[in-house]
Amino acid sequence: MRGTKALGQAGKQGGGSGWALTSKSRLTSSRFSFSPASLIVGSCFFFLAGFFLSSSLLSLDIGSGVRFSGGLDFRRKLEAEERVYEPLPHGDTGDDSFTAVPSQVLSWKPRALYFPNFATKKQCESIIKMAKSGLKPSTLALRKGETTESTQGIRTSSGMFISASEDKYGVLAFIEEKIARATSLPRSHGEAFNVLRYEVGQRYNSHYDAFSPSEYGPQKSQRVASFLLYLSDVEKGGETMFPFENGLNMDGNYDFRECIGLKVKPQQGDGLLFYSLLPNGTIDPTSLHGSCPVIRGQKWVATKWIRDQIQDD
Ligand SMILES: O=C(O)CCC(=O)C(=O)O
Repeated sequence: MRGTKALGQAGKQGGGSGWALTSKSRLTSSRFSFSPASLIVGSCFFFLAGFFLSSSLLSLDIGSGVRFSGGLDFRRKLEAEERVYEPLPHGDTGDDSFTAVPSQVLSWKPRALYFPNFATKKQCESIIKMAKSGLKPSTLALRKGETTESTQGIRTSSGMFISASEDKYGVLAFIEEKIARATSLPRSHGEAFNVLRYEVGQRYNSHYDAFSPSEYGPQKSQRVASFLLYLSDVEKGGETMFPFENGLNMDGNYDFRECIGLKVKPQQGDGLLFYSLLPNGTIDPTSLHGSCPVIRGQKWVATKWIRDQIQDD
């Protein structure tokens, strides 16, 4: 029989004592005697043990892309898993260590990502403290033909602009660096932080952060993406909303005050990133967004608009 022969060969190659199970005669002619029943039970045991061992080894291999064909490959696989990755030599503007900023894709239309625990409670509180004394009623970029009076009620929060260079504690610089890594957009392309406070009833009707030249005139640079850092929890309301998410509500009947679509609940320290431009550089119509009115509590958020050109401030 083929199987017996192969085992016999293996036994020979393995040396003098060899494997005990090389041939039936060796087993039966030794000091030990085996009844046919015990031989059957024994064979079953070894068969099952072999089956479970090989299937568990193979199952470890599934999905790893490493082919298992014996002990050596299996050891290689373990070594691959335990490999410690070393950072590569980097360019002048690169980092000497790895960065991991956990994120969740909330939507592809618009491209929106959520970053839990992006900043600490202490960092958030320090930003609020910096902004508190300088708050003024928030303003709007006006379209052709619009006036401050005609746009009243669209954006009712208070806010102030603050740049990292004005923060002697370095919190804003740290957050900016982190945003640059999370977005892969250089820090130099960010506007100053716009820290906003919404009180009960205050809101920001749905709008685009990018400036359409047909509505706002020619633009020297364009907003590519917005990163919102929630500086406080809100008891009720105050969600950031995307009413046109995935093409919904785009039939022309949407009322820009309506709080519908994908809603993101502000939670202290969390970040929200969304892109105003599509990969081809045109404005993403689904990036329309706004802030639902705060119903209970207060909302604090720091917005960082990131542009396609270097910013001077
Ligand atoms: O407060 C929010 O959730 C949205 C803010 C916003 O739309 C903006 O700053 O452009």
